Order: sequence, then C-alpha cells, then structure tokens
Amino acid sequence: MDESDPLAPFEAFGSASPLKLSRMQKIVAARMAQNWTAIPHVTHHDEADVTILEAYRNACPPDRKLTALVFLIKAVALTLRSLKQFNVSLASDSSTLVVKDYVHIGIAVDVEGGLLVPVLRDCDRRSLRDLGKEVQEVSSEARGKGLPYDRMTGGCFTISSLGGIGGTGFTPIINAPEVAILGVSRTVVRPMWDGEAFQPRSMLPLSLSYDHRIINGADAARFCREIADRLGDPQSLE
Ligand code: CAO
Repeated sequence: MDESDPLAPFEAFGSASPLKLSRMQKIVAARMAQNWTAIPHVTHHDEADVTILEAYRNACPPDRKLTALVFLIKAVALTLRSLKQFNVSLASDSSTLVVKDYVHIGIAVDVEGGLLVPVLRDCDRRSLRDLGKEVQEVSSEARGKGLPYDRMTGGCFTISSLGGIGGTGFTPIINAPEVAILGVSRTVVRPMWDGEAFQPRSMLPLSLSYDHRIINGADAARFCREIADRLGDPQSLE
C-alpha cells in the first residue's frame, strides 16, 4: 500500500475519488476543532411559543413579511443588553473579562461548500425592517461573490438557524472569542396544556451552547426564557 496516497486505505474496500478542501473549508475546520476542544461547551435546550409571532408575521403583506430569524436577532440583541454576562469575551491573559457595550450579532449562512458568518452591527438599536434588509443583502452576497473579512469580525454572539431546513435541536459550536451561540430548529405546532385544555401552539426549538467557564446553567436558562418572552410580544421588537 502506498503510504503517501490518502485514498489507499479506502480503495482496499472499493472505488473512491479525492476531493480537495477549499481554503474556506480548511479555515472553518481548523476553527471548529479549536473551539470545540478549547471551550467546555454545555447546550441548554428550550422552546419559545411563537404562535403570536407567526400570526403577526402572517398579517404583514407578502412584500413586507420578515422571517422569524429577524425577530430573533432583535430579541437576542435586547437580551444581550439585559443579561450582560453573555456579552463578554475572555481576554488572551485568561484572567480578564472584556465587557462589551455594543451588540453585534453574527448570522451563520449556509453557502456552497461551507459556512460564512456575517456580523450585523448594533442590532439592539435597529428596526426589524432595517435588520431584515441587511440579512437578505448579506446572505445573498455571501452566497454570490462571498464576503470581505471585515464583514465577519467583531461579533458578540452568533445565531445559527436551521429552521428552514429541519431538525428538533442541535449543539452549535461557540464562535470564539464569543461565549455563547444560539441554534434554532424548525417551528412545529404542538398541543400545549394551558391548565384546562390542550391548545395548538407554534413552538420554536432553541439550543443555546455556552462556555461553562464563564456562564452558569441558571443564566443560560434565564437567557432562553427572556428570548422566549420577547418573541411572545413581537410588536415590542419593531
Ligand atoms: N421553522 C420553520 N420554518 C422556518 C424556520 C423555522 N424556525 N425558519 C425559516 N423557516 C422557513 C419558512 O418557510 C421561511 O419562510 P417564511 O418566513 O415566509 O415563513 C423560510 O424558511 C425562510 O428561510 P430563509 O433561509 O430564506 O431565511 P431565514 O431568515 O430563516 O434564514 C439564513 C436566513 C441565511 C440564516 C439561512 O438561509 C441559512 O443559511 N441557514 C443555515 C445556517 C447554517 O448553516 N447553520 C449551521 C451552522 S453550523 O454548521
């Protein structure tokens, strides 16, 4: 067997062909491995009742309808302002926390052959319409010609939404030097007990991975509850 041939161990069992990783895939792979091994991850699962939010979105004319992700970006941004322990980074001396006064949020965008994370600036201070416009622009730019490096730096927190594809929950990997990341799966209508009867409610699964050196489980539970509460009052996010 040729030791220098990466295909050799596989070709012993059948036909196989090589496919070189792109530069972007190599960078993403190295960062994922580094973050997964260096950061003690815990993933907290919860779900938000988005029945009112869905009715609110569906009441908008089709050309003005915003995706649920846009409401989520604003809800997360406001929650980062109130639960400030999530808007920090561990400095390189490993003994100083950098507490940020700005709220910049990264959005994972599924692009051919990889993943890009554009960062939206000052999400806590912007309207839903403005955020929605940027999500559309930046995701089509990411899928087209790609994004310049400075569009993907300086994030405080990342949201990874797989809701349009499917799934009930997953463990997103923290995007260092951030200390938490929110994964979102597909909204489902489920019977929920209201104390007297089962009611059909639209439930959005939330999966919050957090750096357990810096954030404790109770805070993670509070973070998800606050997001759920904010999504329950969509008008207040406008
Ligand atoms: N539940 C059910 N359906 C959902 C949903 C959810 N949580 N989120 C989106 N959808 C469906 C809806 O049909 C929605 O249309 P309406 O708003 O009209 O109902 C449609 O998907 C919109 O999807 P979209 O992808 O065009 O827009 P988005 O704002 O939801 O997401 C983006 C934008 C760029 C985040 C997304 O396209 C994407 O790339 N997601 C993948 C991210 C990813 O790869 N994460 C993994 C990273 S780690 O490997």
